Amino acid sequence: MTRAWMRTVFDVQAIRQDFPILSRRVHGKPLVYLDSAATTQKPRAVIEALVHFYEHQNANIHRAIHTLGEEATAAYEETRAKVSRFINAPRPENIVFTRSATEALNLVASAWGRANVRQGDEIVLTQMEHHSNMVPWQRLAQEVKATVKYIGVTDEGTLDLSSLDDIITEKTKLVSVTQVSNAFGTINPLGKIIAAAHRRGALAVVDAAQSVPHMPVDVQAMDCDFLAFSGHKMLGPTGVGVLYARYELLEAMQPYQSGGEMISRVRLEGATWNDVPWKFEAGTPNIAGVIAFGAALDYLSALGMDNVRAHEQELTAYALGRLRRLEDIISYGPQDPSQRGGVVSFNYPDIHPHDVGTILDRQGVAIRGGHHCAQPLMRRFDIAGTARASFYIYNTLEEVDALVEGIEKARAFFSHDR
Ligand code: C6P
Repeated sequence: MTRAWMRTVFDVQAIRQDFPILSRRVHGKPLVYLDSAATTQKPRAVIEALVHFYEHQNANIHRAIHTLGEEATAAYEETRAKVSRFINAPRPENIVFTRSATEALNLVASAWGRANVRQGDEIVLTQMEHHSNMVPWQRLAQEVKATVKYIGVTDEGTLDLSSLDDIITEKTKLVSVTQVSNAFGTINPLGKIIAAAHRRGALAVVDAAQSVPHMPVDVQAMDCDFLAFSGHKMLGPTGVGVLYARYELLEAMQPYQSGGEMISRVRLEGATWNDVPWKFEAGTPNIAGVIAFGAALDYLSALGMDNVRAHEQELTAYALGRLRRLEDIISYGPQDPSQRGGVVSFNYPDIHPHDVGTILDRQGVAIRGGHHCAQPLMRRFDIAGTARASFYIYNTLEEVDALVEGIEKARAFFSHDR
C-alpha cells in the first residue's frame, strides 16, 4: 500500500516513546490502543508530574502558610492559567476546575439553570448529545417545567439545521451542543448554532469533551457562554474537568456545592462566597491531578493543536478509505474527513459491536463497542450500538491496518458461525 501522500506533521515514533503503556502486549500481541475518545494514554511527563507532586510538594492548597502549601497552590493556579491560554479564555478566572466534563455540565444545569430557566422556557439540545449533555438538562426541565427540544440528525450523521429557526425561538433560554460527536465523530457547525442562540437571547453551552483534546479551540472566537471538557481525554489524569464560563455569568451564579474553600466568611447566621472561580470549587480538589494536567497541556502545546488535528485527520481519512473497501460494512458519520474528528464508527449488519470488539481485543486492538452514552442517537439509526475506533497523537497508519485486519478476522469468524 502506498503511503506517499502521508504528511508527517510530527514524529509519531518519538511520541510513542513517551508513552510507557504503548510497549505492553495484550494477548501476546503489541497493544494497538484505539480507544482514546474514552480516555487517552498518559505520557511519562504527566505520570512524573503526579509522582513529583506527591514526593516533593504534597500539601493542601489555598490555606497553608507553609512552603509546601504555597508551592502546591502556585502549581495548581499555574495550570488554571495554562488552561485559559490553551482555549484563549480572556483570563484564568474564567476557568473552574471540576471532576469531569460531566460535572462541569451539571454545574451549569444546576447553578445557572435553576436560577434562570422557568416554567414554559425551552432548552435546545441535539439528538447526538452524549448523555452527560442531555440528562442534566432533562432533569432541570422536569424540575422547573421547561421543555427540551432537539435538533435532529440526518441519515449522514450530521445535524439537520433546516428548521433551526423553528427550534430556537424567543422561548429558548439555552442551547447546549457537542462540538464533536463522540459516537460518530461528526464536527458540528457551532458558529451557526451559537449565532442563532444569541439572536434569540439564549445562552450557548458547548460540550467540548471531544474537541479541545483534538483541535485548536478558541472560546472567544467561538463566542460561547459556557464550555466543558475533561483532562483525561487529553493526556491528563482522570478526575479533572474544566468549565469555561464568561466571567459575568460566574459572578452572577450561586455556588454549585458548598463547604470549605468556596466561602469568604461564615457566621452562625450564614455565609458569603469566595471570589470567582473559587466559589465553585468547594472542598479539597484533585490537586495532583490538576498539576499533572498542566504537564499534559505543555505536551500538547509543544506539538501544536493544528498538528494534532492534521495527524488525526490523516489517520481518519486512511481508516475511512480502508473501511469503505470492506464488504457489507456500515460506517457512520460524514465521509469527508474534514467534517469529522479522529473517530470511525461502524457495524456489520449481523454482528454485535461487542463481538467485534472482543475479537479485536484478541489481536491486541482496543476499541469501544456499544452505545457510547448516546442512546438517543443509536435509536435514531435503529441500532443497539456501533464499534468505534478513536485515534490520537500516538497512533500510526500501521495500527489502522491492524484494525482492519482484526475486523476482517471478526467478519470471517462470524460468517463461519452462520
Ligand atoms: N465520552 C466516550 O467513550 P466525562 O466522562 O465526564 O469525562 O466525559 C463525558 C463526555 C461528555 N461529552 C462527550 C462528547 C463525551 O464524549 C464524554 C465522554 C466517553 O465517548 C465516555 S462515554
